[in-house]
Amino acid sequence: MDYDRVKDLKGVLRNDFYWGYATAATQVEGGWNADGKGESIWDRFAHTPGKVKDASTPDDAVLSYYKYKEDVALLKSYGVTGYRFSLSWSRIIPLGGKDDPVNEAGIRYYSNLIDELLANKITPFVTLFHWDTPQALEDRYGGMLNKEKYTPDFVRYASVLFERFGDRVKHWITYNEPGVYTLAGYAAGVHAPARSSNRALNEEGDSSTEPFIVGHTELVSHAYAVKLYREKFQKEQKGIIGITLHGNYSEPWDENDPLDVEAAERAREFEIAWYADPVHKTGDYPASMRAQLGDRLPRFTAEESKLVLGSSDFYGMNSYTTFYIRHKDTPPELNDHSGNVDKLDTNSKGVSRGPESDTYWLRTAPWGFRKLLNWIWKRYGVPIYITENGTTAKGETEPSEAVLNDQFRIDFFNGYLEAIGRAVKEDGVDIRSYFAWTFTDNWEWAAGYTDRFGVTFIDFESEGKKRYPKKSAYVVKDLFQHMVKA
Ligand code: GBH
Repeated sequence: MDYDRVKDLKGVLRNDFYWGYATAATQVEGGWNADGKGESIWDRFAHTPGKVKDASTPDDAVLSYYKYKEDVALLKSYGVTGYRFSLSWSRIIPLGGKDDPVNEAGIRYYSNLIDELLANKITPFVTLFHWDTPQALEDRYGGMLNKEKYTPDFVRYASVLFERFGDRVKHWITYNEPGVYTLAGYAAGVHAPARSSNRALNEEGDSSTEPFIVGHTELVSHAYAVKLYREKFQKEQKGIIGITLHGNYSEPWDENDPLDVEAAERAREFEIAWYADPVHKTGDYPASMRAQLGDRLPRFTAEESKLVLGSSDFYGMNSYTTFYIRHKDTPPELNDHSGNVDKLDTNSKGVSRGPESDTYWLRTAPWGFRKLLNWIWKRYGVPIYITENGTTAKGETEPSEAVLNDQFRIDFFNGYLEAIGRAVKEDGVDIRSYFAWTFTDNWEWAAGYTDRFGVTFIDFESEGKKRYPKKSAYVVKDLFQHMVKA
């Protein structure tokens, strides 16, 4: 590790700070139809020709459905104190609905995983939903487009989890990145359930309305699940529950142009405050969004607003990078979802936002990460749980010495973990966890197996998906052992 730069950060993180790795069911489990698991919208998507970049499927993924003991042992060797994973709804309730049967084999798998983690002193952080809606609910009533039908189904799913796992799970996350689910799935149409206005890509959908309808359903159903937890389970189980939001940082392209400064704030509002303001600040959408979107943005009923405001015990934060934001002089297009701005790689002085990874949108920019931590802390003032952050690196195609000695990823973590330490020590931000994305290389959604975010290399061609630790795993361990108070 780059010791000099973090030397003064010894012990700056709370002694109960949780750190480790995050994963998502679809991306790692495999066993896509094993032991009674039902189909999810991502199974359907991946089995539709032309949808995934390398034509791959998550049928086997990393086989963690079968290799969870080996995986927990590896996590243990990485020194982690927490592990964040998501549950597959259709593994637990194959058809998804409130009156549909529970699959005991699915319950057993997660129960075993939780026990194995606890036996190794690793705290489970459990996400209820990481994008994999049961296909049956999509077919039955259009999934999240139908708030009235969907919400009771989601709440019943949540109640099964609290009942069966709540004795051992004390950290719950309802939704992972509701905004990415809506924008990629219903605006761009490049993720499941593959809807948009673009008829060259998708048969159905309306990018100008559906993302906002679906986003509203996510917020309201999240709030009802939290209400259930608080009223029926929290007192006895003593856990915490919240929602995780995505959000990269938006920096003005020209910091001396008030229009760019305003545009950058508007971009943060469209990307982050869309979900965070209703939950953590006002119980309503930001004024900038209402001004641009008018009636295309749903309205909260008085009851919904009351329920949504304060419905997260913490700010769940996923963030990877920073963009430069320039205002546009033309009026917003119908299918704009970003606040009528341009997102750029260099600023007005020609400065790059950071070194390129192997992923087109992702560049290393720890300077923006620290600004974002401050922006969130100032605007919302609730403890921040960082639930995802990480990078790909160019040229990771085989487990060679150079690839396993992943200097690019090491530089990324050195920068971002230093930013966290300084945000806590020098800016007074309250940060309580860090989960790097991700534990092993995995199935990166529509990018298939081409984008490797893991601190563990996976040989996807090999029998049993052989695991090879990368050096970054040990650097992250050293950094946290230095920064977390003993
Ligand atoms: C996370 O999403 C996911 O939770 C996780 O499952 C995934 O594997 C991981 O990141 C890595 O991708 O319009 O060009 O600016 C992050 C999703 C992807 C959302 C990039 C914002 C911006 C694309 N982010 N996207 S661009």
